[in-house]
Amino acid sequence: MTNTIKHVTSPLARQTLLDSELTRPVAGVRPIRLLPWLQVVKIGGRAIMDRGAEAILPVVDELRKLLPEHRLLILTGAGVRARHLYSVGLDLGLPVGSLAPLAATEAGQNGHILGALLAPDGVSYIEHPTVANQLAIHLQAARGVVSSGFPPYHHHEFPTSRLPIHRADTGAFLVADALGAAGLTIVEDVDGVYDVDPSGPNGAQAKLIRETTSAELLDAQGTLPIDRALPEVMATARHIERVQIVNGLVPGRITAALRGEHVGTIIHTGARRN
Ligand code: GWN
Ligand code: ATP
Repeated sequence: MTNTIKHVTSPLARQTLLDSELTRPVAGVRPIRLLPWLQVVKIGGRAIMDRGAEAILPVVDELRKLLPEHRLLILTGAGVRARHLYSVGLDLGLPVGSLAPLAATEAGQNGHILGALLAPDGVSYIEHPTVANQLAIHLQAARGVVSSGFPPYHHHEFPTSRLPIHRADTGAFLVADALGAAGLTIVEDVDGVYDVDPSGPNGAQAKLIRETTSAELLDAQGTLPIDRALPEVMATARHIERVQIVNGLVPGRITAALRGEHVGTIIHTGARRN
């Protein structure tokens, strides 16, 4: 019998994909940067959006002024409405995979609010599938776009916690690293990462940590102003070498961070320059 099967020559064709020793020569190379000029800015849901006009309008003004200088993917977090959803959902015994998309909708709502306020500058809210497939063309038409920072994991969640562990900080990092963006700035209501929560009971003694690493944060006890899963995904980053956490309640901090100034906490990731 003639074998009519066409052979597809591939270095992975006859190997198990489970053996990293065998796959490394092919799969171990660093991916290309899809959008190396892109700056990703994550706006806190609770930290900024929940405060209303007083906090949002100055941030919008600052983002508007940054548009001629940078091309922006602005991603929003969820705030108080997600926390309410979590408490109702947990009371009802809903699994984490049901809670995550409910909370994610608030991140989207906050993005829609920012998109509306930035509309006169050509900025629109774009949907997750558009971020995935048509971000480049949207950024040819406009200097910036807004979307939800939550990763669209929906019911695929990690069963390690009753609350979603991959929230908007983690989602923003994952997409920034996947796109090979120039940088990620996370906008909070505190100057950066402190040794203890500056708004907590021992807040008066809190000291700002100006520079740290994802490895140090992974080991840190106590609370952080970012998703606990963020240092974890930063450890295996491919492109983004550092993330800066800045205070969005202080005008000028986002601008300075995007200009490369050290104005908050810089967290070094596991990614290394070639
Ligand atoms: O709805 O505000 O995108 O960009 O995780 O999924 O729960 O969805 O389940 O394109 O796909 O609520 O409808 O909602 O925030 O996430 O979006 O308006 O399938 O543009 O339809 O990955 O926006 O929404 O909540 O981001 O974070 O229709 Mo919303 Mo979110 Mo819109 Mo999106 Mo989810 Mo879509 Mo999606 Mo769902
Ligand atoms: P989301 O977008 O998910 O709503 P967010 O970016 O708005 O999140 P929060 O989750 O509110 O941010 O986190 C910011 C808060 O974290 C700060 O207001 C601060 O009180 C608190 N915090 C806790 N631990 C620390 C710490 N070690 N250093 C700095 N802030 C901390």
